[in-house]
Amino acid sequence: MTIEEVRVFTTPLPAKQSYTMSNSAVATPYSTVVEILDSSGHKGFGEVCLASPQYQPAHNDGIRASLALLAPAIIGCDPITLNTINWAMNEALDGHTEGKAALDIACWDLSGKIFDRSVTDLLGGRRQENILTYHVIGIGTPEFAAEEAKRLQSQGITRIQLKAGGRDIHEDIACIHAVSAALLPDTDLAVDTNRGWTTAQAIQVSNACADLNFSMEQPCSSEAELSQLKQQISHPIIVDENSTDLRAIARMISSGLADGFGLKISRLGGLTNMRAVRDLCMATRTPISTDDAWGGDIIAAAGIALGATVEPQFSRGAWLAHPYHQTHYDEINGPRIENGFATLPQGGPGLGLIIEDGKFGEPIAVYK
Ligand code: 0XW
Ligand code: MG
Repeated sequence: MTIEEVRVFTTPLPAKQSYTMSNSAVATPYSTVVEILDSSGHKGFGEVCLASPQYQPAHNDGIRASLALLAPAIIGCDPITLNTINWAMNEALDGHTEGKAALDIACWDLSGKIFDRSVTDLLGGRRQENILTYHVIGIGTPEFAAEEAKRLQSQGITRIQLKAGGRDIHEDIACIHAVSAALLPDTDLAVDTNRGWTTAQAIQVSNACADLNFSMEQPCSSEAELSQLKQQISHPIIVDENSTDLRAIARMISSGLADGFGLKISRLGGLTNMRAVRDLCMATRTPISTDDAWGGDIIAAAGIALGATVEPQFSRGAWLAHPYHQTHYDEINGPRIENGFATLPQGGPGLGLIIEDGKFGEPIAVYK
């Protein structure tokens, strides 16, 4: 079995409601979808879509450019040899984990179709029947944030991520107090500034909210700032943007810096690398989320396929962009959230999606 052709498509996923972070707002990201065809007639889909040019040091058009080097490198490879696929991509191009992630996901989907098994099975098997999800409250007033917290909890959601940063620190503190007052006893709160505070600001917030129970997700920009901060606050620290690779993650676990991670498939370069990080985090009893910055049914299915394999006690949930853009590639099987949980798509093997031919129009590039 060898990879014969890689087709690249692009499709818009505009936000249907305001979605704001400390450093950016999501407008109309263009997702990159890849379709890989093998010599046995099977095909697999992969996808990556960045939320905004400011969220991470990569760009949606850059992903498409990287595929011109990455896709030819895997033509002729056996799609089920995922480590070999990743070696081939790393030899062809340093960095550019986002394009690698799209191709890697497509090879997992393809492998599932070849073996007639789900990607979750191939990733080691299910530990969660229904996959816990978490939900974002964007930057806004304390009243808005508290109303959103109530609305989300009324839908059965028990994991909330409140965005903060990029404005007067007192507004952030007021929002944290307002949301905390609206929380039900079983709801978990993470305050995510997407690198938006200085260490001094993070300490100020932690002191002003000393009696409130929440974790700080990526409060400052760098690992050095986070480790400085860790010694001065008691709120747990979740690392998102700095969790770039297995080595960095191992270092932050062993130094005691990280109390958990917000993992992104695109940043880590795909499910193969995510699997290694998952195993490390489970072995060290470190909670993780499995998600991405934005994207449609394919990346969502990949995130929950891995999410289903996470030990429930170490799951911070998966995040799906669907509630914010409301677009499905597969209207029937596209992942949906009910009562705060997502279910795995049931459309067949691989990622479980059925994507019709021509769904994304003509390919913008074909490699064979
Ligand atoms: C909530 N997310 C997974 C989606 C946004 O695009 C960013 C991200 C985060 O945790 O920072
Ligand atoms: Mg985050």
